[in-house]
Amino acid sequence: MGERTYLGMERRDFIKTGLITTVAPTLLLANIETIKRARNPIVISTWNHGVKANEEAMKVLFSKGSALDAVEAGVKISEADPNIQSVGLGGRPDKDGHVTLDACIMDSKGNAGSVAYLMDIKHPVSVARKVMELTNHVMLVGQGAKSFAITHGFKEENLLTEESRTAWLKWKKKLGKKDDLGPNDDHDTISLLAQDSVGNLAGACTTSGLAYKIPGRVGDSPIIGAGLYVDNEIGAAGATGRGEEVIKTTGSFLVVELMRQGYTPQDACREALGRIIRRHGGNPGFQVAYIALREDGEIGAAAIRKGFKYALSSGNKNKLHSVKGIIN
Ligand code: SD4
Repeated sequence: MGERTYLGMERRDFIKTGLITTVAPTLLLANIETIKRARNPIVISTWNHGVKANEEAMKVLFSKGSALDAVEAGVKISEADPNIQSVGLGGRPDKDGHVTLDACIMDSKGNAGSVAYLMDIKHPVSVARKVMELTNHVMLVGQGAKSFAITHGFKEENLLTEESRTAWLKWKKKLGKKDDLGPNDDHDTISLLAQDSVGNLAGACTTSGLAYKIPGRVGDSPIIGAGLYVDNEIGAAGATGRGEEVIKTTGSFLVVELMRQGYTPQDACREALGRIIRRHGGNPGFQVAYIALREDGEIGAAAIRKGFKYALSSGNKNKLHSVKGIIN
């Protein structure tokens, strides 16, 4: 934050010196803007499969593509992978055996698009982007989202793989009479945040949600401010884990707002989780994790419980990092 203020002052002072009169004003301003924002591309994403997603996102950034193109390309890798059972194709179904997908995307200008409860379309993130770019809405759900997708050329396909179907049938057999919501708490929703070489930020989040959820349930992932938030002046944040808790605390927006107040990305993630932990008497029995990317390239990641991993790419490095849980 200090840096940004400093650079802002520097720019004003520079203009005040009168140097602006010696160079074409628009050219000068454009150069200052570039100097102010030039960054090394960086990508951070949730879970193990984030490594492959980051790789794809970095390809876009290294060829001078935008952060927006990078986040979409990155998470599409996870959406298309049938072995990732919490995202896109092969995602675990709801209680009735339907794979229903939630996703959202945000760009550096604060534009946002989102889809929820979308069925039979493999790349919900791309549908979300179309909502953002082609309509004046933010969110489409269910049949409306599907019709919109088909109108815009997306192919209808069965997303329930044999493996996911077998696991669902096994789960159903074990379901007790009294069990209503029986989501198993495995997670690998992908939230991916990127900064491009001109310093712009973008983010995307995509999931099949909690496994075996009640039909109609939508989590945090497609909710702007919950599963994802991007503010180009401050930073970006994304979530994974028990979506209801993220929604109730407006998690990703909170992380960004804490960064605005001067929290480091790491402390912002921890404090946002602290709000959830305190609401649950200090020991919630579920997982929530946040990742954050500040506009100067500094990152943060934190989780309530052990087991969370994030993938970080910058320069030629693309590595998976383990996070210690706050409470275990
Ligand atoms: C949800 N947050 O639907 C998602 C689930 C998740 O990794 O993150 N899984 O609540």
